[in-house]
This record gives sequence, C-alpha cells and structure tokens, in this order.
Amino acid sequence: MLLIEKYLNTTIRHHIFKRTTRLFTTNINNNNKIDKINASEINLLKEHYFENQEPVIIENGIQHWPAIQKWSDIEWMKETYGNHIVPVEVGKNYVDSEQHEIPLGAYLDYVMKKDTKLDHGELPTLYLAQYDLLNQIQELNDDVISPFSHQDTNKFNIGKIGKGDLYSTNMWISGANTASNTHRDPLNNIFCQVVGRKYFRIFSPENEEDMYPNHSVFNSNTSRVEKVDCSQKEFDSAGFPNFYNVKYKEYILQSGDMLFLPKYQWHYATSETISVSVNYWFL
Ligand SMILES: O=C(O)CCC(=O)C(=O)O
Repeated sequence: MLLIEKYLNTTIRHHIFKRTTRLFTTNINNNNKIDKINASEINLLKEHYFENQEPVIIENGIQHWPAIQKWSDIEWMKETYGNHIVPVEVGKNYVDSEQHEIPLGAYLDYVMKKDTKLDHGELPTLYLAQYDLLNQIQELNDDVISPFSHQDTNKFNIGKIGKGDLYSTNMWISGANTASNTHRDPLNNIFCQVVGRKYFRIFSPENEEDMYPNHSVFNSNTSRVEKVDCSQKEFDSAGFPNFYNVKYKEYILQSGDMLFLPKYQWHYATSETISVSVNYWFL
C-alpha cells in the first residue's frame, strides 16, 4: 500500500476505458448462458459463431499454455518481474480515472491485498488494463501460445479467421471485484482467461438502440448505464427506462477458458477473483 501511494504521485496520462467497482453476483441464469464448445469443435467457431457474429466460450481452449500454471503464482510473478514499470488505471470511472506508471511488483501487491478480506473497501480501484505486457516482458510472451499461431498444430489453434488481421494483444491484471463499464469495441476479440475467474455479460445486438451511449464522440463506445442490475423503477428514475428489457448472455470464464466476443457487441466484465487475462483483437 505504501508503495502504491508513493507511485500514485506520478504523471497523469490519458485513459482508455471507463471502469468502476460494483458488487457482482455469481448467479447465472441457465437460459442466458453464452454457448459453449470444446477445443475439438474449433471448426464451429469459424463456421458458425464467427460467421454469425455470435459469442461462444471455448472451454479449456488455452489449458495447454505454460502460463496457466506459472502465472497462477502471483507472488512468483512479483518476485521475477516486479521491477518492470507498467501503466495502471486509477479511479472508479472515466471521469476520475487517471493513468499512473508504477512497478509491476507494487501493483501485484495491491492485487493480492484486494483479493483478501484485508481490503475493507478502502483501497482505490486500480487496474492494469489493455496493456501489451507480453511485448514488454519477452519471458511472459514465451508462456503463451497465440491461438492464431500456425505452428500450434497439435493443440487448439484458430489459424486464419476473418481477414486474418491481428490488431493487438493485451494483458489485463486485476484484483477481485474490478469491473469494466459497459462498452463496445470495433474489433473481434478472443479473450483468454489465464488466472482466476471473470464474469462476462454480453448484450444482444438487437437492443442496440437501448444501450444509452455517452453523448461525447470520445466516449460514445461506452454506456451511461453504470448500475446494470436494477428494477424497472430504478431504471426509470435513472433515466434509462429501456435498459430493463435489454437481453443479454453471460458466463463466468474459468482459468483455461477462451471467449469469442464479436465486434461492436456491448459488454462488460467483472473479475470475481484475482484475474489475469490475455486478449487478441482482430478483424
Ligand atoms: O476484462 C475486462 O475488464 C474488460 C475486457 C473487455 O472489455 C474486452 O476485452 O473488450
């Protein structure tokens, strides 16, 4: 905590995503579950889900990554790579959110504390989000096997999909109960859950009109609805009456799972535990 406080007094940079801390529930309604396939059915990802732009979970799709075992030891990660300086988002939402550069070790200390009952809600909301740590730390890159790699013939491999343009690879490291706000991205996403559990809610494209995007051009990819699990009355008084009926699918990714999230679909994610993920954006 002391280290975090020390390093929070550094340069402010532009943030990309809104986020907030919200109380999450693990109650998943079976009727709402995102479809699930296993790695041997990978052809369905291309032939059905990508073609129809429908989300799908590939259960255990990255179970063969060395990262699954190695990164689960956060203390080891801290000891080994703790001196690297990384950008961390600080703040509950985009209005307060700032980006600070701190040592990875200080951030991982925070993450471990956030995961215990030692955090009585006093800790600020920090998030190492959407950052290409794999490019910064080559050894970490060696622990993952890109699902787009053509060398990975024996294991799960997507190979060429869509236009075959991989736009970026990012890491997401968060403490328990860290959430992204509801937003959408212009790229297809393969989201890989390496450590811990992460809840995803993906809103139906047919309710596009009822997502209440921000008015400013810069934030128009982010919804103004921050509290999503409300009664009709609460949505009415918050000025988002139609949100109550918006359809969605949901799932809790476990370590080893992979999610295909089609471009432009509104969604948010919440870490249920310490969480480390890698995602690939592509067209
Ligand atoms: O994991 C998160 O917090 C958000 C991930 C996300 O929104 C994305 O990959 O598009």
